[in-house]
Amino acid sequence: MAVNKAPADQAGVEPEIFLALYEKMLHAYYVEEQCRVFVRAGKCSFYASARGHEKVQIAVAMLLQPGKDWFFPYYREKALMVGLGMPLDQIFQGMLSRAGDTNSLGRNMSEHFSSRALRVVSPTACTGTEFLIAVGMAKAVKADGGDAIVYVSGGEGSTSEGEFFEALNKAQRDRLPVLFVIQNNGYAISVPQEQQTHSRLDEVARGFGIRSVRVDGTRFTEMYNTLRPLIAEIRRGSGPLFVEAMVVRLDSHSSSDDQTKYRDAHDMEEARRKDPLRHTELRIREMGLLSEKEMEEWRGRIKTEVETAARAIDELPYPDPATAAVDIYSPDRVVTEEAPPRLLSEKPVTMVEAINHGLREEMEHNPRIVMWGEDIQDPKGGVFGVTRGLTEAFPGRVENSPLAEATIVGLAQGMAIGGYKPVVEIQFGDYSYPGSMQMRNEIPTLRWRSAGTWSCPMVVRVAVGGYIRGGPFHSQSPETLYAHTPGWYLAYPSNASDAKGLIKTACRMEDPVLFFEHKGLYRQVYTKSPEPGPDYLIPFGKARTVRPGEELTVIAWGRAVHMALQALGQIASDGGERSVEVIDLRTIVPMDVETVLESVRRTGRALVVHEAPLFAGMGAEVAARIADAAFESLDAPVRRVAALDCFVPFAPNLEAAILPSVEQIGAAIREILAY
Ligand SMILES: Cc1ncc(C[n+]2csc(CCOP(=O)(O)OP(=O)(O)O)c2C)c(N)n1
Ligand SMILES: [Mg+2]
Repeated sequence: MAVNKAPADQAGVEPEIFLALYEKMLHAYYVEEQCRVFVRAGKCSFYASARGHEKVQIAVAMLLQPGKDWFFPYYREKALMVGLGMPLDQIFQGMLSRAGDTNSLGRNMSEHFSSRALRVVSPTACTGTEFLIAVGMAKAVKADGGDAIVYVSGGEGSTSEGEFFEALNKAQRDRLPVLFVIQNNGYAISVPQEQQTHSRLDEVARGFGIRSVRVDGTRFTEMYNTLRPLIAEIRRGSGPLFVEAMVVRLDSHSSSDDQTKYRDAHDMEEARRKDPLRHTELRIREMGLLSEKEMEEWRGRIKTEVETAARAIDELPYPDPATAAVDIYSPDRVVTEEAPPRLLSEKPVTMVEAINHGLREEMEHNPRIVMWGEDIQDPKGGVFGVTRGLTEAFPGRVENSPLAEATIVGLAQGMAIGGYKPVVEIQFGDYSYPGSMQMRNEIPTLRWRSAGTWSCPMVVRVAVGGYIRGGPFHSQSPETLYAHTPGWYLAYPSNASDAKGLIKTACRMEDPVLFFEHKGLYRQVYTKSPEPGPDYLIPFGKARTVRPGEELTVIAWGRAVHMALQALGQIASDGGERSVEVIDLRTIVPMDVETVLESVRRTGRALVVHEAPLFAGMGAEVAARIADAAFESLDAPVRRVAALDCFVPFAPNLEAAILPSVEQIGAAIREILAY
């Protein structure tokens, strides 16, 4: 690279840095130009130009340390990737979704870059979800005592999302090394910023107590000189930094948008006046760093380099369709065999004790298990007391979270990516929904969308279930919602021994696990069992035959298992002992269909019982599997007993009217047996 011997500009930026910036900006420019060609040719269906944002993206890349610092980008950051040194073929593979694509093997959208070498964590298209995950990663960095910085970015529109505020709150609360960079181009698709908010973003951040600056992201020297010492401070442990970079969006929002429909000519002319690339060329001319001829040579050289890389990738086929559903789960199930429990003693323990002891043993076994949730810290130890004593036993590893479920699960994802094993608590399943974006779109898609590059093994313990007079918002059974989301494992124990064996396995698995704890079972005498020892691990996907039988198979999980047993007890005491098999699924995902089918093929009759509403409940799935694979063995229709399609009311008689009863189960059993 020819570097003319010119002095540093007045503000003290070395010519080498200016030329490095120019080199990167030209690469970013020709990548954008090439992508436009691909869009016009119908080869790329999602394209979000970073033109107008490139200077801040490259400046930040120059100030951070690729390979050491962590990056949680959003979908408009091709120039960041160029700045970090992502090879051109990786960029084009991502843009064209071609075979060998290291970003996602064609699963994630174009513009969503991922690289383990560069510590760029695969993003989703969801606006604002990235902030909490980055904060979780910063928690891991800080816990490890490292001095890496976690970069996270978004557009100004995404700062209207609640998770943005949660992230600022937690980053500052824990003084975490997060660099927030909001690229304010004035528009969220067509919506101008004044329709989003009355506030200035840098002031919002300041309101949380965060060090906050607003910079002109289209001009280099001032931005670079302002950010350099501040970024160095984050590295020294000063806590988060918030940067609002004022940029321009020179192109339409994306390839599906036409900004001429909502921006007037004057507005677009103003944006073009701030074109960062044109301005850098002016400065290079002014500073005499390159001659006109040299600049022409640079453009030609880089254009050829970019086009050659693009052409080579364009010749590749799409990924093999046989790979489309790979990487939903780790191929390593970790625990596959169940040995009979070696009991600690014959003294029975409750489910809450069993879970508590299981967690305690796993924390001893794995020092990277960390916990948080609402009220879980001692002395309270959780509203149900499940984590009681763990704070004192494991100092610094169990803490109260903010009252914010997206924070609870979003941080867990980030810290899990950072190599920790968060085992977090959602106080009531009814309140898991603020975490829905994380639980539906982020956590379970990570391994798959990054083609196995990233994963977030973590456990979310969720208190669920009714019959506790808790009303509509403390009684829900949301297993169906989560079972319909590939990427999660879902356990739902019905007794102390299973609860211990399953929570211990959950803590060792390589994937995200939802662990449902029926709060009505925590301290019930009928869920007590002698406590298995520390080596008791139950593999997921292995149902338990609670009692054997030959005339009918009842399939249940959670509290419904006990209701079925009670119903059979009543039938027996009415003088009609029947040979009914009861199967406790124990894990909803994976579902042990084999055990169910083997049983139904013997008994010829099946009843599914669950506490969640009937319509589209898990019972429908079990019944469909039986109808599909055991139809010829059936002697009666497959029946279901479940809640009415209603929320759980508060008054005791109304609650009883909605949730399934032992009597209903008994009646269904009698009816099927008589069919
Ligand atoms: C949760 C969510 N809601 C809506 C969208 C659709 N969407 C994609 S980008 C966008 C505007 C984002 O604007 P901004 O954050 O300012 O970023 P910019 O595109 O301007 O860089 C919207 C509404 C989305 N991707 N995610
Ligand atoms: Mg915007």
